[in-house]
Amino acid sequence: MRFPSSVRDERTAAVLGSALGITFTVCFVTGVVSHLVQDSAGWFHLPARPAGLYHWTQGLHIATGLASIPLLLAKLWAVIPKLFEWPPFSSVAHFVERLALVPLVGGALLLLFTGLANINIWRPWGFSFRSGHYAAAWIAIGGLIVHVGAKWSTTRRAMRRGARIVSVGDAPSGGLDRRSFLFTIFGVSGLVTLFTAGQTYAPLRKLALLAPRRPDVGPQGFPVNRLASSVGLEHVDVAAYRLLIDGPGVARPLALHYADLRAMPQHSARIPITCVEGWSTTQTWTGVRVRDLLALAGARPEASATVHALHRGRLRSAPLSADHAHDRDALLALDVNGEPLHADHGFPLRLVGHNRPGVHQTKWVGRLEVH
Ligand SMILES: Nc1nc2c(c(=O)[nH]1)N[C@H]1C(S)=C(S)[C@@H](COP(=O)(O)O)O[C@H]1N2
Ligand SMILES: [Mo]
Repeated sequence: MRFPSSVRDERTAAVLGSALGITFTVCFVTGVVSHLVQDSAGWFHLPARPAGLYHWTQGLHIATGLASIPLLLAKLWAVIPKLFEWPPFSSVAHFVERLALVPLVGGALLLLFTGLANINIWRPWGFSFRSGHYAAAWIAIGGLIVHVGAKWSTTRRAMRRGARIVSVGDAPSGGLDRRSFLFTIFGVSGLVTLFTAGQTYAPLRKLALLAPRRPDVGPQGFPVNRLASSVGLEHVDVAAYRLLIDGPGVARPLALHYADLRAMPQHSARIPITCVEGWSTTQTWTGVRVRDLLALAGARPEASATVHALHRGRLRSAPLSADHAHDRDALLALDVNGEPLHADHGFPLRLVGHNRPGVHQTKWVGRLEVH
């Protein structure tokens, strides 16, 4: 097979490979964090402070993942003749190195495809996104470790100033030179990131041209994934509504009316809702501090809780650790930006707190089960 191109050389591969090594590592670490914070029973705990931590780790996860797509495609294109090398391997070490390409390339393509599809709420597969994406990450990172080990010295040599450039595949045949090729690829990668970062980083929202969601579009000025109508909660009857605070962790179980909650001391805080699908929106929430409610029910200072929504099915409950429950900004919010919550934002009551993944910012809260 012939693959003539003047950009197919070790230096192109080394530059793209190094960039990918960085974006993949950042994406992997931030992804593991996001996976573990959603595991309520797990050993890992993201504290409520410093505020904004999860907003940043998840923003970086999506940004580095998207930036990797053009880099990976370019890298594959630059080294494709190597995949058809004959004989397929020359030594045991070479065999292992080539074998590691299967999980590396396969895992990486699967990761970028499932990640990109998921942020567009398109899931054309039969497995859980989170477990599939997580498994692919470990497979790819395993392949990456072997690959980095095998290519370390070649990469260092190829990156050295004045190094002799070894071409990959056939001899150069003109066309785009390496510098323009790399410039184009890094440019595309940077622009993809710039045009999507606005869905989580508000100052760039005007540039969020490629983002599936605009952070400032929706009821009360910010987006909604799950509508009240999809869980039959578009008209919650305020007169019949009660917030139950019960469970083994309270001395005095409570059933509070909406008016009782309104009559309690109110507190406001700017808190982001950061969805694992890659968008984020920071609003000003006002409501009752969770810790005030826990104190009213006579809970222990180290009490944790499970937050239950009024609906059944997916995401009907979320864990609330002691540290999150007692944070001064952890709220059962009645208002957002000075208005009662819209039904789609969780009227009558929504839990919000710092460093909680979006899936744990429960809307339509009906019960706090205290442990
Ligand atoms: N009760 C309840 N709360 C919920 C959800 C839900 O399905 N039910 N979705 C969660 C998710 S995945 C996110 S990202 C945030 C914001 O989602 P929204 O856009 O649907 O408001 O709310 C969370 N709170
Ligand atoms: Mo979400």
